[in-house]
Amino acid sequence: MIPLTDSPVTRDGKSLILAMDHGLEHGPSADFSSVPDTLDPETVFDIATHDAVTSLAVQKGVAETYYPSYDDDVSLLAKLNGTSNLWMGEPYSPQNWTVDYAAELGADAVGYTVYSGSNREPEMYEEFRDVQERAHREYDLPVVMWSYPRGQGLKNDTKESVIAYGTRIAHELGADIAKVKYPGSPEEMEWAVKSAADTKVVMSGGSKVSDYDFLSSVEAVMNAGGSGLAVGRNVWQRDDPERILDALEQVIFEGATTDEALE
Ligand code: FBP
Repeated sequence: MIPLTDSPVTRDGKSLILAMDHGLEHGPSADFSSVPDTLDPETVFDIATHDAVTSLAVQKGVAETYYPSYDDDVSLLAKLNGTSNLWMGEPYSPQNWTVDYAAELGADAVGYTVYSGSNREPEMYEEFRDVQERAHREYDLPVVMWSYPRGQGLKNDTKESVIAYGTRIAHELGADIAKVKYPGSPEEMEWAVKSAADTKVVMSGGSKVSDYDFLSSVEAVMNAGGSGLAVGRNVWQRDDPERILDALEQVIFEGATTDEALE
């Protein structure tokens, strides 16, 4: 494990990862058409300069082109694998850039999706193994696992036991941070956090909901011992991303309630 108290991708041991890899994962029509300005990655890099954001997760092409202009103000989380929505096979996410190249571009952490339960789980575990060992041994880079149990045999990927299984897998495979979907209740989240032992657990944002509902789920995660959030649409699809980031800063880093943060 990499100690995360003083890491460039955490603040007081907590994280607010802004994710913008949706052009690859979902396609531009799905997530950017309601907010066409975000098709220009600079729009999201500008949002990521907010103090609340501890790192920005992007794919290689975006990092190569835009990160050099933002490296003083933004911490880079290199999302090393990713798949398109056009792929119709069992869940699998190929590696698109190496740890070495991410380090060369100035990455402060690396991220990797693992679909446990897929028929292609063995391949993904092997690929994750190489990434995790190289990131830790050669570069001291924290590793964030997007831990999404998913595949033919899994009917419900947000069930309590499945989410806790996901955080535990992240821990046992050596991730420093596990990013998981919200299992539905604070008690279930608490179990997922306990199952992760000393791997930190952050909640995945999901599709856009109201300010109140979104902040309440983040508050529940923090109360359950979670370490923050990795979010995309619920920030940059809003008319005023800065406002929601101000509120998130209070809930995640200052222990405010949703009502206090929205005052
Ligand atoms: P959101 O907060 O917008 O859900 O983004 C988080 C994220 O993990 C992105 O990094 C990724 O593109 C997307 O969700 C993948 O979601 P899914 O696999 O459920 O389509």
